[in-house]
Amino acid sequence: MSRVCKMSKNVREVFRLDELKDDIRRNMVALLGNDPRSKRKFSYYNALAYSVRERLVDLWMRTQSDYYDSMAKRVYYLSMEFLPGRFLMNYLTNMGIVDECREIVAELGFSLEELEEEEWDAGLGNGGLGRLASCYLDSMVSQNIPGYGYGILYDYGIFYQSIVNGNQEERCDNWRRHGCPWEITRLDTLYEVKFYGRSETYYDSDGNVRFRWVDTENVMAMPCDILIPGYGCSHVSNMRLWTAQSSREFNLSDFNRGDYIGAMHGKVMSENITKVLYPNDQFLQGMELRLKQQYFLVSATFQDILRRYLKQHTSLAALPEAVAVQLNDTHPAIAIPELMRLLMDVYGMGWDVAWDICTRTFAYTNHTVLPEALETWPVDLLGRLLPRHMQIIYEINRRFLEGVAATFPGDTERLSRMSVIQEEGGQRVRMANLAIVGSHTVNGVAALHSNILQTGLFRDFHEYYPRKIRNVTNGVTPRRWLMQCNPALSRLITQSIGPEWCCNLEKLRELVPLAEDSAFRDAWARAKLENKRLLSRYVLRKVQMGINPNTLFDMQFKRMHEYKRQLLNVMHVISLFNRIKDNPSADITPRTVLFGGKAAPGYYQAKLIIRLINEVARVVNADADVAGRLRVAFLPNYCISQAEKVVPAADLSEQISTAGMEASGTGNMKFALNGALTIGTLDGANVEIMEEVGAENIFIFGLKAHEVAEKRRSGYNPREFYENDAELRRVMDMIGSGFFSPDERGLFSPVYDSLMHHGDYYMLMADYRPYMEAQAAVDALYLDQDQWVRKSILNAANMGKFSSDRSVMEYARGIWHVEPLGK
Ligand code: RUG
Repeated sequence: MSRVCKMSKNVREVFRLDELKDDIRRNMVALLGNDPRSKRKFSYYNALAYSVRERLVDLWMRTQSDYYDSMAKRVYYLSMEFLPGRFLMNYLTNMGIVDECREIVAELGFSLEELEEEEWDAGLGNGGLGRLASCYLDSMVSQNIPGYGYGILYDYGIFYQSIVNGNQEERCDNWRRHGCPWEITRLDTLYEVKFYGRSETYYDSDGNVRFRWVDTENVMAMPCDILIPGYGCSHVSNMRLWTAQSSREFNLSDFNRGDYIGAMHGKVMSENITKVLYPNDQFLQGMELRLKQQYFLVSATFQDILRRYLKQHTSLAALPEAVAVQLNDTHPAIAIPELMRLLMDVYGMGWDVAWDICTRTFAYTNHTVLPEALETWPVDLLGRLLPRHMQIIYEINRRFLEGVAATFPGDTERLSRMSVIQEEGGQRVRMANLAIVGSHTVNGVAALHSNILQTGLFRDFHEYYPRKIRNVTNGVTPRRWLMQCNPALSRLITQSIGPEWCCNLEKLRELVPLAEDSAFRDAWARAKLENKRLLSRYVLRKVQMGINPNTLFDMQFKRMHEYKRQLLNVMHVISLFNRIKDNPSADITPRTVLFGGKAAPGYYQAKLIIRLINEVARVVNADADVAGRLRVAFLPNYCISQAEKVVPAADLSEQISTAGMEASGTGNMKFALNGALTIGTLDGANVEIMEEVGAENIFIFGLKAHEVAEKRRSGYNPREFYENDAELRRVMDMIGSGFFSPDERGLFSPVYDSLMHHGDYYMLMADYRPYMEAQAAVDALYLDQDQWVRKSILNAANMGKFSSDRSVMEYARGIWHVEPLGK
């Protein structure tokens, strides 16, 4: 913390702020070729971005030589997804120069906020998993932990969602169309990545049998760095994202035969590897291109890791002492056979030594128990694309199963459950099993989730390796998710308890006594209202709809998925609508219910629920009886920059997944940190949020995880709830009969059927009444603003645990075995 304060004192000097205005003008001309007298916001945004970035390069180089000189152990966070959002404000926040920059930009005739709006989000991820990776990079570098993110620079990130006639439509997210000033492309560094071919045996000079991978098709990987400044900027790290380039020899034979177009086709195909992010959240789409992307990331990254390592070491034996690799889900798990291949085939090690190095290098984070998200690859696909890796996987499995068989003699069922190769339904490689076997530590992302891993999904593994599976509860960075996105509240907090909270979130607890101070409560409420006003203006711009900031803002923003149960929220909205219609003079707490989230393009049911939300909104918002008391909107294209507007304005945060299904959630943390009260099930990190904020300050309802499991075992009958609850019956009948789709009566039958005829897998019917009761408690409390604001303060005040600084330190000490530099 002292470093941060020191930096902000002489920030003008460190960042040459006196020269910033001139630099912006200079970059307008020299880099962008624009006339500085022009008033184009986009050009000024770019000129500002370059001028900010160049101030960090020096610090970045210093950080790298610090790491080098101290021979620090480095952490490599391998992830197919990062979701950084916009960079400008994040850089300025972490550099501590937001206010100074605002003044300078004003002198140039702009507001900082309007220039910020010129930046396109870097949407290189689907949701929570990618955003977590970005929070962890911020926390690593802010705490001086030598770490890098490694990923893919997709040309097209997560699709742009628009809503047309109530339906989701996807447009491609050509986010780099106008360039990206944050990228530093390393044109002079290229690694070769191999695919296909075959594995060949040969004898080395000592007469040992060795393997080599030959007749491959090669693609080149070029790195592009994006700087990640730590808070206070004592360190600046980077994420290194790979782009595919065709190899120069590609299809040389076609060129020679004069088949220019054929050769160019090959070039284009090879560059396709990094074209597009797969838009599925928690759903495996077993496409060859996806596996190619995974191996492309892994192969390029390991060449880079080993190159850096070998600059300072002569033998690979000490790799695990110098390098920790965290696998963000199984997506990069092909790294395990890749490192084995490199150690054995390229560096000549024997199996046992190589395996020991490997298993001391890797750790794996599991983010889901949903069966449809667990990756398995057909053996013939993997064997064709990566023949040598397939051989190594077989050998890993053979040796592993030998060990299991020795510990559990005669238990063949266990062997087949634990095998890395799934036999039934065609041979497939189970990537989670491979990741567990090849890692020294496996972690879940919230206490409940990790417990479910130990006792459910990975139970066999937990019995075999009783110390391998553990928990690290997720966290979010307080820099972006409070300081940057919520200046009004941050200012108030800093005025009241000082600035340390942003590097030590536990400090927020000092707000607890202030919850009893009515002047502080008023100031807190004013900050919330200011944020609600800002959001109202945004909603007006975005969907041409006025919303009233004096109503309860009830928010559900997350990926659209049946297990997240946006449908249950809609059912509550319909019930409120019916109550108002039945009794137009009823005393109702006025609410604005806002939704946002993308559905995977092929996920029919999730898209239908988006349509239902929009149709319900149409009916509700047009009804004169309801006016002023209930309003519903779906905000299109939920993304990080939208989250930064939505989160600070929420009164109520909907975290209502079927218990046992949301691994952790991180939106739940962001909303509560910004003073929203949570209505939620005992799922994922909600359980720990309740422990921290107190059961009296959160609205918990519904089945618990073990009850869901028990009901599934013993037989669950959703019809029973329909028959015994008239209000629920009416809601279901309205959905099923076409009340919300008068021109297409059967439109929502699949929604109705999924609950009534197809078993209601996510148990909405069972949780409907408890949810309605919890919502009634919300309504009652909101009428007592003094109590509501008190609880809002207590929520934020008790969120210290959910800083990603804490999560990262748990990884550092307990898994990576690295210490912050300079301590
Ligand atoms: O669904 C999970 C969230 O519960 C979790 O908070 C987040 C970060 O750990 O990861 C999400 N997730 C899981 N995203 N993709 C997966 C499966 O690949």
